[in-house]
Amino acid sequence: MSKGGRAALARSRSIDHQIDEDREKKQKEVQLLLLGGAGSGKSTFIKQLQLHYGNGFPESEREIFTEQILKNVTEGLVLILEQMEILGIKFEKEETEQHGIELSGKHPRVSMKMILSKMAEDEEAALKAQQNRKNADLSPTMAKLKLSTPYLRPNTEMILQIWSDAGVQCSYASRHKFSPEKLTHSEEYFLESIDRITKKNFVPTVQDILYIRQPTLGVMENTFEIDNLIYRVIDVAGQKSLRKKWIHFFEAVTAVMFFVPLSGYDEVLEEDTTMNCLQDSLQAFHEVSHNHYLEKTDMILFLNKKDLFVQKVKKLSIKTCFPKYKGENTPEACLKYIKDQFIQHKPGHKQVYIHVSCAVDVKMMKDILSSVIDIVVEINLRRAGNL
Ligand SMILES: Nc1nc2c(ncn2[C@@H]2O[C@H](COP(=O)(O)OP(=O)(O)O)[C@@H](O)[C@H]2O)c(=O)[nH]1
Ligand SMILES: [Mg+2]
Repeated sequence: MSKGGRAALARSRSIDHQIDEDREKKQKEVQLLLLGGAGSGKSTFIKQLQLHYGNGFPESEREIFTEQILKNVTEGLVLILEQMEILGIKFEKEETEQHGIELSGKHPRVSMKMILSKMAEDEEAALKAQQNRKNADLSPTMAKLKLSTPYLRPNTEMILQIWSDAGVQCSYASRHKFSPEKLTHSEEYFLESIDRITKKNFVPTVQDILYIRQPTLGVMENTFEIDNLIYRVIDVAGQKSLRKKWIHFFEAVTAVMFFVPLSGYDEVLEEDTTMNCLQDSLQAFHEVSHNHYLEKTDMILFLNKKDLFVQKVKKLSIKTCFPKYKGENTPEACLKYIKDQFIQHKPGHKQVYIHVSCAVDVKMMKDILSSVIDIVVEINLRRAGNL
């Protein structure tokens, strides 16, 4: 063979080798893109991955979640009290009304709003301290926020009394009418635990961590290694204004996981109060599943917040969202109808795997994650075969 021929052969071998390496790398790494409206359960899903396939949440690392829990509960209480006034709901007892007035901000020592602004000040100071230290020695204890426990602890008795007042409960039950801010079920969970979470040595439990509400604003990427396969899980913010960014992630993705808050059938979006949450989910699902970049990409649909949905359906028909619904008001019948709505909104040829989930339920999610992983492995093998 001539010198030139040998060089061409070597070049071709090197290209083949590169292709093999790329293929191998692709086979060993999957990209999962989590989509869905704000509050649909994407971040909670990642926490479940962390719990079952990451390093879990060792007790020594759980303290960093405390401040967010205290913030959730304080914001929740402020909102409930504010909305009581707006909606004209009266306190059941005079004594609680007094506590309500104090906590609503008219009393400087115990004002919840002052506590919130203190929390914000502390957060800013901690961030500044972190920036000033540049990257040196950012050990979790040094970088952690100052806890607001001392502000809240003296008020726990009052908060408990307020929370048990029938008027406050009535206000909480009307939370779907709160506008524009929303309350989730998590505030109820934390308010009921106020005594425990404001104790000096409180360490959040895994369940507490799963219930935290902390909106994701940027793009979060988490990596997990499961059975020799690297899972790159990308969580993109779900607010309407940020959805334009979703498309940037479409090309390289192995599977899209789309989250739907089932219990949102009587709720409106925080960012657009004219839009029903579940209708918005259907519309976004339609757009994503028809996007030409995702033509050959399988989707896994999570009909999430099943627990809240089952409770709600007993009291309120899904007709609020689907006026044409004529079926029974049982969770099973309503769920089937909603599932069918989503199936009708996907292109006929598209493979969509469906899971009905409760992302805060550790046991249920263990089984669901295991079957999701089986599906992803199967998708990955199929895609590798087509490379
Ligand atoms: N009860 C209940 N709460 C849930 C469920 N999934 C998520 N949440 C809560 O809903 C809130 C929003 O969830 P998150 O995962 O942050 O939504 P994201 O905006 O899509 O990332 C958090 O407080 C979660 O604890 C669920 O299935 N049931
Ligand atoms: Mg999130």
